Amino acid sequence: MVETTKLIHEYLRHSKKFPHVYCPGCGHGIVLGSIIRSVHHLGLSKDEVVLIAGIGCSGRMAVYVDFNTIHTTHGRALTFATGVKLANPKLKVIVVMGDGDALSIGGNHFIHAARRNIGVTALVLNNNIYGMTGGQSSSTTPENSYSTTTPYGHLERDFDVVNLALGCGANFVSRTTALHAQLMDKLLTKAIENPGFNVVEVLTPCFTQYGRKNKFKNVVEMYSWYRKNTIKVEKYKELPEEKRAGKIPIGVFSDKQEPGFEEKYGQLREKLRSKK
Ligand SMILES: Cc1ncc(C[n+]2csc(CCOP(=O)(O)OP(=O)(O)O)c2C)c(N)n1
Ligand code: SF4
Repeated sequence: MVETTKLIHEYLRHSKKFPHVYCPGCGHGIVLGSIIRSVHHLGLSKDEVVLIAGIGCSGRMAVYVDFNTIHTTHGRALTFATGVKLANPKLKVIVVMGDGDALSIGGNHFIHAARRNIGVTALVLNNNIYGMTGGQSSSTTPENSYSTTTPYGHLERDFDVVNLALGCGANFVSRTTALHAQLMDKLLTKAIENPGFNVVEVLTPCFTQYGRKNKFKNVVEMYSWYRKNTIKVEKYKELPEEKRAGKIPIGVFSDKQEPGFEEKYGQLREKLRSKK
């Protein structure tokens, strides 16, 4: 993979939209680099790629990259992506969403886009919190952790994004962290190419809104936490049940190549046209 710095001038709206809004140490910038490296590695032209994002710190990516972009309503990125993919199935559609965007307000769209197997890459930046709006709890805020809206500890259980996507039948389901950038590049490269609905969950630190409320001293500690608490999914599967607790598996959980909804829709359209 090529050094990201060399690609900035090619892929970012560097003269218009910077400086960026990200806090020091925020993992979102690492994801931005990975998207650019993956597109570059695949040899796609900027015109072939559409990046669609909702609102949130994660949503700012649609402003920074020089692809076809839509910075759309919070929680509705997948609906816009569905329309784009159906209108022009040749486009590579990457949808960037925060956990609030993808799974809280956008949860219904997420499960149905996965069930329908629409051909897009759904990148879920899971920082356990609503970052941009001040650190309210989301549907991935862990039980008993602290947020602006749960100052005495969160009573609800959180979604497991990978299990949710598997349950909805998504083709490709994977997880990495902002620390594991090389794995992220591999997963994204694969997801962009694969047919159907492809999920890449990235666990990414938000020290500003989540870390400091949850006893992390600084953002480096959050990256160390990922190192200590993640394990490759292949190794995780070999562990006895009692040793799995507290360990987060990363890697590929599903790798199917079933045709995307847009492909089946196109075939049906051709069939009906030929009957006329
Ligand atoms: C329909 C709608 N509801 C609520 C908001 C307010 N809002 C903007 S960003 C945001 C939270 C973003 O959190 P997340 O999606 O997790 O992304 P992050 O900022 O953490 O990257 C909310 C609630 C909005 N803009 N539109
Ligand atoms: S508030 Fe959190 S998610 Fe938003 S830029 Fe800062 S660290 Fe990143």
